[in-house]
Amino acid sequence: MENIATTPKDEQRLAKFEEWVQSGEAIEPRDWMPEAYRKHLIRQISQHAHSEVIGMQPEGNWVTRAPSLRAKQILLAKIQDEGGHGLYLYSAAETLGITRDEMIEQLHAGKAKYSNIFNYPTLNWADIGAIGWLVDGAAIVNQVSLQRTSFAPYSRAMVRICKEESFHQRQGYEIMAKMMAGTEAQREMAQDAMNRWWWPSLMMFGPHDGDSPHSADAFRWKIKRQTNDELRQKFIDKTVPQAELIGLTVPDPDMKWNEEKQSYDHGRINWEEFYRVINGHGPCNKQRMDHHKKVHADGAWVREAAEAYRAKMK
Ligand code: BYC
Repeated sequence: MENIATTPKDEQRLAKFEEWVQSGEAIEPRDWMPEAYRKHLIRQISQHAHSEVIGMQPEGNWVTRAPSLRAKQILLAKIQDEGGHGLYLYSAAETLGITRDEMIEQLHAGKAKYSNIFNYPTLNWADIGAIGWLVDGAAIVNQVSLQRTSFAPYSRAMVRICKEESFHQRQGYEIMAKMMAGTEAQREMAQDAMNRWWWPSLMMFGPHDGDSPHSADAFRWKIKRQTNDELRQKFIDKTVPQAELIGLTVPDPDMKWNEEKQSYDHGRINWEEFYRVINGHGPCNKQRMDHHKKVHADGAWVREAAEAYRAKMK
């Protein structure tokens, strides 16, 4: 961790800050905070916001091909929700003294990351089910834990987001359950989607605890309340029985119930693939980023018009 206290006054403030955080109190934007805590949060919250917004793309791919009006309405509402989540999170990050423009610039320059999971293609309708069920399901496990994060605006955003995510998870599971109760071809599509999304979903929780460079600070400052591995295990234990209930096979030959631990053991995660994807070389990274840049440029006139309106109303 970088040395954050430089003057006696800083040291005093830092001690007070640490005491406050340890006692379980929340930090508000106007409270004094060490620079490293501020930077840590900007990194994590902005990446979280980018994930929500980039995550609209793989789902957007299916709006015009949704199999019914009902399915289309639900999908549109879900995608809009994700955009809204991005906005809460960008606003939470802005309270730390960074502008949305700066965050977008960092994303476009490849300096800010977004979730690994959105760099995979959505090839068939079951992928929309798998995203809702597995991806939103993984996100909820992570985000329920983040509801108790020490930075209050992030925590408040999480409370609101979790309410919507549980609806997303259920609609995804409904798609999968319906397809598994359908024709042979539909069952094959659902299993194929499960095979492709399972492992990247496990990667969403980040590297194993011993390989997670940010975890020590995150725990010290109560930004994270549970480790990457603890949350991943929680997701697995919750999801495997759901898969079995509708007849899906988890694509992990080493997955087995561990009676002693009362949880599932799982096979090795392909971390080489994870690092390749988060460093820009997944199947859809270029496509996702090109699309974001184009849409951002196309929308410049909206931002300019809003700015002109604001100036006129002053
Ligand atoms: N993907 O030290 P670590 C949604 C990076 S969207 C990419 O463990 P940390 C939805 C990490 O950033 C909601 N990168 O980091 C939307 C770091 O690199 P940098 C998505 C990852 O921060 C639309 C390095 O690996 N949820 O629900 O302590 C449709 C070392 O990691 C990932 C969030 O964004 C990853 N999966 O812990 C449907 C959750 N994992 O920054 C659904 C918010 C790790 O040094 N974020 N890296 O370059 C978090 O909770 C934490 O940041 C993480 C990682 C658990 C992801």
